[in-house]
Amino acid sequence: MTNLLETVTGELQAAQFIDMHTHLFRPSLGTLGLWGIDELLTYHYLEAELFRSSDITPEQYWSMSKKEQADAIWKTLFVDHLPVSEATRGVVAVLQAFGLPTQSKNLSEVRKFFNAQKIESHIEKVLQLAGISEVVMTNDPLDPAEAPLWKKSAPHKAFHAVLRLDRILNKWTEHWKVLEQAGYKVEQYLSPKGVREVRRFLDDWAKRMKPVYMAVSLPDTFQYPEESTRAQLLREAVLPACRDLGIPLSTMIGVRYQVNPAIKLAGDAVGKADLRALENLARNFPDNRFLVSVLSRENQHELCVYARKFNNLMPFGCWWFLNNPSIVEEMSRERIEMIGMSFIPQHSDARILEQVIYKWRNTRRTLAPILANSYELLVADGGSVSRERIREDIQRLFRGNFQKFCGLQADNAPVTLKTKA
Ligand code: FIX
Ligand code: ZN
Repeated sequence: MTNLLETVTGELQAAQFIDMHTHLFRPSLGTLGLWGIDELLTYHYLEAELFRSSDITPEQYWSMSKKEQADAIWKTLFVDHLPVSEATRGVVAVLQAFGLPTQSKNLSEVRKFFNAQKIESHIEKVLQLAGISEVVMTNDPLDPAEAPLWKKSAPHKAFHAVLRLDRILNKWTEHWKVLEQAGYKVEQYLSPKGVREVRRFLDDWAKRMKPVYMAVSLPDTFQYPEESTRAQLLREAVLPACRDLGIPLSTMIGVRYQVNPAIKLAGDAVGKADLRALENLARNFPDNRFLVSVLSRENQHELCVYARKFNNLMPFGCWWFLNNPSIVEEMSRERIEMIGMSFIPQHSDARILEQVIYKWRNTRRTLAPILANSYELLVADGGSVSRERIREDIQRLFRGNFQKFCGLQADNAPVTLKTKA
């Protein structure tokens, strides 16, 4: 095969990916789903960058309306300065994808476009432009804005649910009362009966949501085992529930929560975690499967080594502060070298619908030379590669590994030759 890069680029472009971790919501979950230019601009990644490049204080910013906040971010990061950061460039890419002006002083024409969109058809257009067939949501049964909506929320073929457990596992003392008010006999101090009631809560929500996995983000200080409600709930309720439901637990490890609370969602940071906690989980619960993403760059190599030791670990994504081409390159190359194609390269973590367009464009752009180079090395060492084998690998990386690990029906989604975004 002559031009491997061209072939790989073409196959990446043609494949339909599954976006296995987002903060997007299906239309029947109402206004939880964020989309449009004002949401794109007030994304917490851009808020963090605003406070570095303007004299606006967080207090002043939070006292503004959403539109005023978006205008301030547009002016500071896109007009007064060139939008070269990953997150700002992303907004430009979205505007370009819809043929909208990318350098106008004000947003009136852009707002007019988004205000004219109908959500159902807009979702379809956005997923098509992003080259993804399905997204996996993040659903919190203790979120007072979300939980009631699940009573009558119609399913959507492109949106899968996930049972997110941060409040239960990381903030039990603050949230156990919500379970009690919902009729579960729990107390702050967990008795065996209390643990059974938490299990009943998880089973009830699993029936309602039909989650493809359960998930929790964990601090950089996460330890397992440890004397804590979190460890007890993991061992006695969450992992048994996942096992019985036949779904994985996703552990996203390494957050230093709210190091700067003044900037809200943008106030979280990263810390190097002690991954022996993961080693203990993988070894002590061999019948459980763990989707794993670690936030610290310094933890990536260890994760690859642990994945070589435990096949119930599935490394996924270049999460959050790692989702930058220079680091995605490094992580993806290392993963291919150490565990072949047995990982999930990326997820978008999109919080606003249209973000999937640039996050998946960037992933295809960054991964094409990495994959092509792997095949070039194989050919140089005497092996052979075909378009079909490359297509198989891409299907595996961006669909099959996730579907198989979650016990979902594996499908070879139709390869669609589509026009460039
Ligand atoms: O815990 C998570 O799922 C994180 O992805 C988010 O909390 C984070 O705020 C984010 O948006 C990262 O991209
Ligand atoms: Zn996330």
